[in-house]
Amino acid sequence: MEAKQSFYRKLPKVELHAHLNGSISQSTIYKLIKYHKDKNKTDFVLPEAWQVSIAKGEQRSLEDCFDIFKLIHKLVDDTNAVKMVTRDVVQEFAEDGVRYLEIRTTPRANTQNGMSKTAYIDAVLAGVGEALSGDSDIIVKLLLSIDRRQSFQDAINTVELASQYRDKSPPHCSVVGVDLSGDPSAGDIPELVPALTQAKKNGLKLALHVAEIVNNKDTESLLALLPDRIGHGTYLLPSKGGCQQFVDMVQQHKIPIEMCLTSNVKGRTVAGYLDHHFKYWYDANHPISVCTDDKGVFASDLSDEYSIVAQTFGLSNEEVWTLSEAAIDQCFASDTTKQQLKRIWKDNKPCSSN
Ligand code: 6MZ
Repeated sequence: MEAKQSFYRKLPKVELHAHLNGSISQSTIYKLIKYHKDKNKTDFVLPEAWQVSIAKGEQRSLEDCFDIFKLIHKLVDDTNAVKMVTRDVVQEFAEDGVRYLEIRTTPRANTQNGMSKTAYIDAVLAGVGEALSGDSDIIVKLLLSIDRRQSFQDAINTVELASQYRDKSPPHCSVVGVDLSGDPSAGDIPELVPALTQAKKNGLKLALHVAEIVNNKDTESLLALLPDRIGHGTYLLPSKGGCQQFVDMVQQHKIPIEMCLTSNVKGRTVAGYLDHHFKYWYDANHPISVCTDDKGVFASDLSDEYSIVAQTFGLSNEEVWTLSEAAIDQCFASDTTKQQLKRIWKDNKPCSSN
């Protein structure tokens, strides 16, 4: 059993769907609580660490999950905190065997301490830099998130920031695209579509949360943008309340889907692991990647997720290896970086991975 678990840790992995503030480990949450206690001037009640993570076996509604993010955002409210959590999150992914990480985050301003959205992004990039200056062997890229609740003006501002930062990214971490996320039951998608269209025109990659809950109108509008990747895609299938037209479109354009199993189970958007849509798309040989979504909130790292996929759907080590390697082609990275990653996978392949 231990050898089995070490297989998933040693497995080189690609993480394509990780929200920064959802990925904060319990140990970093303790550091944040101490940081606020030391500052001695919080205007909110500090949460307990257990309040911002859903333990093994527990489940909540998706609505409750979004309340957890509000608590975390209060803890990560200045540039020191943003830099610290970014450094820790990147180091933890590296320690878990992740060799390529795309982290996504919603730029946030805080008028109380003067943090602007650009200061927020700079702090994220500085945090990545700190993590990489240690011995973390990982390539990191950044996506800027648009929250579904935001206005067109906020969304277009994020697109402009992403374009500016893409052009002046530091060598250690480039901004490669835009994510659309946030509470799937909220927001006005038709208002945001022109901003997403502009992002595409600017040459940014689009990773959009699509069909995390049933909402075929939004799904139709978002698929029409032909995103570069889909987050979740839980309710695309007709059997789940989506429709065949969605499935045909996603298959025809081979749009990769980021699968976040524990997030969907703990947030109760799927009934259980066995009911997860992973199986449909895996059997259809569609491009998919295994992802954590929010490794802190859902208390599950990427090795755990691969292990769960293998156990639930009976994948051999060889098949798990192939699944992890296939995610390289779905990265928002240059062909040179993809070749470099493929060499890492080749060099680390066990003689017999079963
Ligand atoms: C949709 C999610 C999400 O941006 O502050 N986020 N959006 N569905 C999910 N499934 C559970 N999990 C996280 O990270 C936290 C933000 O990521 C989005 C939400 O907008 C949340 O506020 P950042 O780094």
